[in-house]
Order: sequence, then structure tokens, then C-alpha cells
Amino acid sequence: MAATASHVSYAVGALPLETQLFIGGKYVDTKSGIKFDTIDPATEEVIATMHGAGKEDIDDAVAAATSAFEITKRMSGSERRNCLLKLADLIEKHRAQIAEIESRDNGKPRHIADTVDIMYVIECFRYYAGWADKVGGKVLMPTHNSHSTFAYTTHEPVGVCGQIIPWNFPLLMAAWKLGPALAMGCTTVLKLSEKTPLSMLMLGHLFNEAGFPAGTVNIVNGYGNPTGDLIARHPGIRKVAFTGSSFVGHKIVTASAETNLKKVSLELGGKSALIVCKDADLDEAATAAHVGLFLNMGQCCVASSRIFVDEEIAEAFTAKVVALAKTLRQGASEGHGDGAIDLSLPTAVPICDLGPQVDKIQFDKILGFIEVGKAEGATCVLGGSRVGTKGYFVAPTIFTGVTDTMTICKEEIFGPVMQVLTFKDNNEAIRRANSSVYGLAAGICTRDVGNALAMAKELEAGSIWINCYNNFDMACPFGGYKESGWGRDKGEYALENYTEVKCVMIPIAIQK
Ligand code: TXE
Repeated sequence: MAATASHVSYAVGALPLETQLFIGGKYVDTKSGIKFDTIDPATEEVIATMHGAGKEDIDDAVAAATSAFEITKRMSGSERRNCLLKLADLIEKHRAQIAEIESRDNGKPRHIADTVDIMYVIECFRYYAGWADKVGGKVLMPTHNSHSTFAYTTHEPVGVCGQIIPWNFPLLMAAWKLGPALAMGCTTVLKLSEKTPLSMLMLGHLFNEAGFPAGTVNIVNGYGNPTGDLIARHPGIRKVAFTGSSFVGHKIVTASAETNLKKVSLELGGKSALIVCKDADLDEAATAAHVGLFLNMGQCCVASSRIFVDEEIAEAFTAKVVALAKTLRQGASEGHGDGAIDLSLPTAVPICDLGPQVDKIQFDKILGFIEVGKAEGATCVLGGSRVGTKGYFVAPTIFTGVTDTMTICKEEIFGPVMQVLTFKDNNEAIRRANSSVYGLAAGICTRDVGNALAMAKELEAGSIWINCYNNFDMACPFGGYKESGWGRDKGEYALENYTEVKCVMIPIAIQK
């Protein structure tokens, strides 16, 4: 399929750079006429002009997904398993081009896009291939008439799903939602973020090649309004899965309530706490804080953006996190933009190499929070400004002397800005960690196993990391308490998002 964009500024090898919508197994022009540009955040230049989806396009995508569902719901588990395994192999085959595009569109260094994002995408599809042929149901034991009634459950695919994806891990967040949906036999209309519309769109061909029926995965682009809202309100969609801001999470729930009560799962914002107890291994704790905050330029919903440190060790701990942050390599991927990352330079934690923030909106928002932090009296001990004059680069920033009421301690900054707070005893730390409206993740650093497990029990968060942070595994569920969301991505738990439970009963008797 040929790329239609005249604005494409570079070639990407074997896969064409697609800008159209992918509906019914084909790349097609927008019928609504919506077009928008996607920008390389390292150079601030236009990469491509994208087609956006309006009402007619979304209706077409839902119609294609509805027809495909008639086929996918009758496919055997082993057929779905094989398609998912083939898809993973195809992504692996093209991973160099896919990593290149992910890096250009999102800003993350190419080697990180490859070794973190795409590696986990491949892993995700293989993991869910393993579930495709293993979900059955239960034989039940009716309480009143177990000798004369046979009852069992089956788990059936929900149907056509809407999946609305953010920009921080564009491919990976899509994979976390597609994997369980496809394994269970659902079909989808997947909307990418307007900030990162390219990488997943390129994979459209690969769903065909992997053997999924045309229309199983329809990929559309566009802004939240109208494109995302059309998905959230569409009567032909039975379930919507969303990852993004809590602000939009409320809108998704409202849209469902005002239309067909489609099922909703939400993975929203966070203001996650990492508690460093006085008996912690300080090097291990500093690394956990560093990875917890600086991974992906701080653009992680689970970012450890509130670091609570026992006051007895606060000075030594702060010296260590500052020293680690000073080793961060920052720049564009080699081959484009100014100041490409010099991969030969030493760094303590290479996985945290920093590219630019995703776009000007996020860049301005982060710099704004840094100014508010300074104005409200926090001490900026590192960074605190932009880097260079081109590209959306923010210096790794660390604030100390932060208090619970400061804006930088309450609001999701979503950038490379760390807040260090101190506490006197562990119960106080737990109470303050739980005082957020969010509850996505938390971390605990201590050498005492009993203390770690007791604290883990008290913390109100969906993921707890002990003596580590940002430790992901496909088997482990992911999602939030409180305003961080509804439901879980990843693991066996995510299958529940994409299945209905059907209970079948029949009276039984031996014929004379
Ligand atoms: O998010 P949005 P934005 C947080 C983070 C960030 C802030 C804003 O704090 O700074 O959100 O980022 C689509 N109906 N997170 O503006 O708007 C939108 O097009 C349906 C945390 O990018 O929530 C995109 O595809 N869809 C987060 C997706 O929602 C709508 C990751 C996310 O965009 C819509 C990203 C609507 N009315 C941002 N409006 C995380 N949890 O990881 C927008 N969208």
C-alpha cells in the first residue's frame, strides 16, 4: 500500500509511512476531510500530514468491525493464537523501522523505543496468544437442584470495542489493549493520540498479513473531539477502553452514560509515592527513584513523582539521586536534530536516556509547573529550565523542601521533575502517600521484609514495587485505585475487560 502523504520528510525502509485511516483491512482517505500535522519534537518540524476520522469514517470503521466480529467470534482459540503469534513475528521482523518512527513521532530515543517499547509489544502479543486457547468457563454446582440441573458458564467476546490510546507509549499502550481483545475474539476501532499518530498506523498491513479477518482492527486518527468522542458515544460499540488524563476519563464515563452504557475501562493519571525508609539500601533506593521518575522523560502515568524520604537519611539520599540524574544522557536520536545522544558517554542507568517531551503543549505545561514550584517555595537543586533553543527538551529537575500542599506535589507534571519530601515515621509516610486522589502505583524501599509487606498492605495503589520501580511484566495486572481508573490492563485480569460471562442451565433426568 503506497503512502499518500506529500509531506513525508524521510523514508523508513521496508514499511511505508501511512497517513490514511486503516478501515476494513485497507488504507483509505478520510471522508470527513479532517487533516492535521504531526511534529518531530526534537526538531519541531512537520513529519507528515495525517488523515483524521469524522462521523462517516467512524461509522465505516464500526461497520467493518461489526462484520469482522461475525467471523472472529467463530474462530477457534488456536486460530486466534496463531494470528497473534504471527503478528508478533512480523513486528519483530520490522522492528528497526517501527522503532525509527516511534522515536521520531514521540521523541523517545530510538534505542529505547526498540529495546523497551517494541520489545514489550512483541512480548505482549505472544503473552496473549497464550491465553487465546485457554479461556473456557466453569461447571457450576446449583445449590437447590444439583442432581436435576446442569449449569455452566462460558466466557464470550464482548464484541466491537473502542480503544483510545495515549502518546507516552503509543505502540505499547495499544498492544496492552489489543492483545486481550484479539485473544478473546473481539474486534476494535483503535484511536491513536493526535500527538503520536504514526507508529501503530504503520502496522495495519501486519494485521492482514498475520491472518486476522479484514476489519478486525481498524486504526483511526484525530483529536479527542470529534474523533475520540464519536467512539465513546457510538451505539455500535459495546466497550470502550481508555488510557489518558483523568479529565478525559470523566468525559468517557459521561459519554457512555448518555448513550448505550457501553462497558468502560480506564487507566488514568497518577501522583505516585515512593517511600524510602531509614533502613533502605540507599543506592538501590536512589536507582528506584531515578528509574521511577526519569524513565520516558517522566511521561509515565506511574512516575514516582512524590519521593518520601525518612528525614534521617534525606541528605544522603538526595545527594545520590542528584548524582544519578547528572549522569543522564539527553538529546535526539542520532541522525536527526541537534545534540544527538552520545551513546559512548557513560551513564548510570541507560534505560533513562532523555529525548524531548512529546510536544509544545506538554513542554510548556512542565516548564509552568517548574516555575510554580519555585514560586511556592520548593528548592530547585538540579535543572529547572529548558535545554537548548530547538526541540522540547527539559533539563532533569529535582526539587527538595517540597510540602504536601504545593502544586508540584498534588498535580501530575508528566515530565522529568522529581519532588523530594521528608517524613519522621513510616505510618506518617503511608498516610501522606495515600492522601492523593490518585492510586495508580507506589514504591517502598526497606531492607525489612515484614515492614515492606505490611506497608504494601496499607498503600492504596494498584501496583506496589518493593526495592525497585517501573518493573513491568506481562503477567502482572496494571491499573488504579480511586481516580486512577477502573479495571486492569495486562495479565489474566485484562481478559475480563473483553469477555461477557454467559450462564447456561438445563434440567437433567435419566430417561426410563
Ligand atoms: O491527554 P488526553 P493529553 C495525562 C498527563 C498529561 C495530560 C494531558 O498528565 O499531561 O494527561 O495529556 C483522547 N473523548 N496523561 O492531553 O487528552 C486523545 O485524543 C474521547 C496521562 O494528551 O487524555 C488521546 O487519544 N477521547 C496518561 C487520549 O484521549 C478523547 C497518558 C489521551 O489524551 C477526548 C497521557 C474525548 N473527549 C496523558 N479528549 C496516562 N494515564 O498514561 C481527548 N481524547
